[in-house]
Amino acid sequence: MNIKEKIKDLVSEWDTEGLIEYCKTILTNKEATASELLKIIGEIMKFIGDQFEEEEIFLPELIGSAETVKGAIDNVLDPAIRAAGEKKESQGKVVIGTVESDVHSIGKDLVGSFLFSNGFEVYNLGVEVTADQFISKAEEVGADVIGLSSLLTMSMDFQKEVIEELKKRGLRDKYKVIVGGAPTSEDWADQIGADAHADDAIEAVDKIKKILADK
Ligand code: B1M
Repeated sequence: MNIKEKIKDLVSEWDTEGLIEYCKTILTNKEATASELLKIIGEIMKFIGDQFEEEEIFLPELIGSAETVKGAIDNVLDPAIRAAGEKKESQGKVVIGTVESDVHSIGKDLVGSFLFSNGFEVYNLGVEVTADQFISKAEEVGADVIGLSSLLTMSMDFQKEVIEELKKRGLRDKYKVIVGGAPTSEDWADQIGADAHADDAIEAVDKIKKILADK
């Protein structure tokens, strides 16, 4: 059984302890890096999401899988990436979170972990983050970029609200803003006046590097 199949089984069985131990073993034996495991886990969550949409699994199974993945990310993969990135020179400061009314965390956490492994200082504010919380944190830490994640059509407007609030406070030009999450698009980013949009975690890193280089 290959790594992806084994992880898929553990996630489907909601075996958090099993997944944590398996990830530790893979890292210890250097069979894959933490970034590679995160990428695999992202693909598996997409697969599980498709099963949910096709009504092959239901909400409790979805929550169980998401919690299992979160356990491995929080306990093993994120710390491993942080340890590996400790000595890197900072590429910039990014305040990231999922916008108000939205509790989806997995994709945003992947983006945060990939940014961290690429040398960014990441301030992950979690989920249901208000415009004021994003801006206050950005001001406090002297951020370069504010990253707004939204997985719900109904929460997308809160991405716009953050940009409007930056304008109201006369701070719009101080920060680059990147938006992401399944219902968002380049068009949406243009419409609300964001500086960039990314489809996935790898693109988010590339786009942030680009907007900071153009600054
Ligand atoms: Co929810 N959910 N959910 N859910 N959920 C979706 C998003 C949905 C598409 C499923 C569906 O019905 N088809 C749908 C939204 C429909 C819509 O509005 N368009 C939906 C719904 C409706 C809901 C609830 C309302 C369900 C209910 O209660 N009836 C509820 C909402 C609660 C709330 O937020 N207020 C809800 C709840 C949940 C769970 C709690 C069970 C769980 C989240 C657990 C958690 O995150 N801790 C959950 C999950 C897991 C999903 C799906 C199945 C998977 C999301 C995920 O983790 N994907 C999702 C369906 C799907 O996506 N197919 C669904 C894997 C992850 C790696 O990908 O998050 O897309 P993703 O992130 C990617 C990119 O989008 C991008 O990069 C990431 C990595 O490559 N990206 C960024 C994300 N953020 C970015 C930020 C960036 C750049 C790129 O820059 C800042």
